[in-house]
Amino acid sequence: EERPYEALTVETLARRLGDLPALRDRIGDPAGWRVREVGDGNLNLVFIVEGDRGGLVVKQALPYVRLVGESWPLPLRRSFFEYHALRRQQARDPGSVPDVLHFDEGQALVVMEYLDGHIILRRALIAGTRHAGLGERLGLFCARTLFRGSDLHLPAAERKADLALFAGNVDLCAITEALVFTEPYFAAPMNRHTPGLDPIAAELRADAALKLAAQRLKTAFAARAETLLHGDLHTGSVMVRGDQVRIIDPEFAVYGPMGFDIGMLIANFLMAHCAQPGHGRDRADYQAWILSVIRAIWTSFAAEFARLWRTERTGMLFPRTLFEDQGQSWAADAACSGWLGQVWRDTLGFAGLECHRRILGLAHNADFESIADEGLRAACEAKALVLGRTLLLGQDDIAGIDALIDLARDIAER
Ligand code: SR1
Ligand code: MG
Repeated sequence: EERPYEALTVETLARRLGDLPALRDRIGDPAGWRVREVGDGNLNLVFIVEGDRGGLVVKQALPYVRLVGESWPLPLRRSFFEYHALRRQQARDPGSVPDVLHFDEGQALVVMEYLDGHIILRRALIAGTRHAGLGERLGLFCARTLFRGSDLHLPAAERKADLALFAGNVDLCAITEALVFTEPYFAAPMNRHTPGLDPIAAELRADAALKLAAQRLKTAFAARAETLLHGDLHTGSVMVRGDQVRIIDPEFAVYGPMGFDIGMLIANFLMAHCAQPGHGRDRADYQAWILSVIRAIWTSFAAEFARLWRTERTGMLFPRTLFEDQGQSWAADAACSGWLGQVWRDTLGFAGLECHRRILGLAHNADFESIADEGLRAACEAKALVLGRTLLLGQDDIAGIDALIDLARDIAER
């Protein structure tokens, strides 16, 4: 008989999970387990469990939004989508995500490999540490997961089954639809912002062109089911240790436009860039490094995507029978450039939205929140807000990655 859902605690975890061979065999006798709750995200419980032979991570969904409390119920089934997304990401880009050791749908928990010595990338960007190959690795992850989850690669029946499966992730999609695309642009009850930003917040909320751009992107998010997205690919969803990189937390996974993941990721680096003056003096070199990571994300994504387009285009879209097999690979290459052009425009727009919602909406970033001086924080955030508006309104004008880097540098130096 299935046990009813019950949230784990530090005290109960070893008793409740200690019989599972997948855990016991890996880390040793549960009598010696040391358990810590380390979740600092907005939604879930996260435990690190260490035994004689090593560690593991237990992530369990709560029936409400942790950030807000029990007044905002949230169904447990998000862990089902996280588990299935992790499996697909592991298959599509091996080594990019933690290994899953056990999944319990009823208890809404996923047991994963412990990433010993890794830290959340956002914290690394606040501390000012550099990680070789970071942008390249993130670009590869985006290209491989986004290409291999799409109709460019998957058999049509498999892609349609996955589209239907992840269409069930309605609760987390609803969070994104409200928090990213709509609430930042009016005085929604849970919004907050740093004192000092009132004038610019009012200006953005009065800007009809901006709100129209946001709603056009929301339409793309809701209607353009290009591929399986991570769905929440910010710098809090990446762990680093030296040059090792792992992507975590795909509970927002859903089919949508490729630029959503890349845009959110790049936006979080742009915000980290804007926040640097709040973390200490002499961060100019570090800011330049952040911009180099953004450049690497896009160039590595685009190069790998083009490689996969040439070598793994086995899905129903742009079939080789029409192009390469008839000596017209130039046409397939042109289609790839066109596809990447659309992803770029989407990336700019989604990046702009992410900059706005992390400053004006409910869910903020530690990059800014950790700046104690409110005046300094507001100054850093204002730059990201201006940048966000420029990206949203300049989707068709910012020609490429060099133009984006120049823009980010110019706005930060004002
Ligand atoms: C209520 S959840 C707020 C945010 O946390 C998650 O990480 C997502 O980014 C979501 O929008
Ligand atoms: Mg998360």
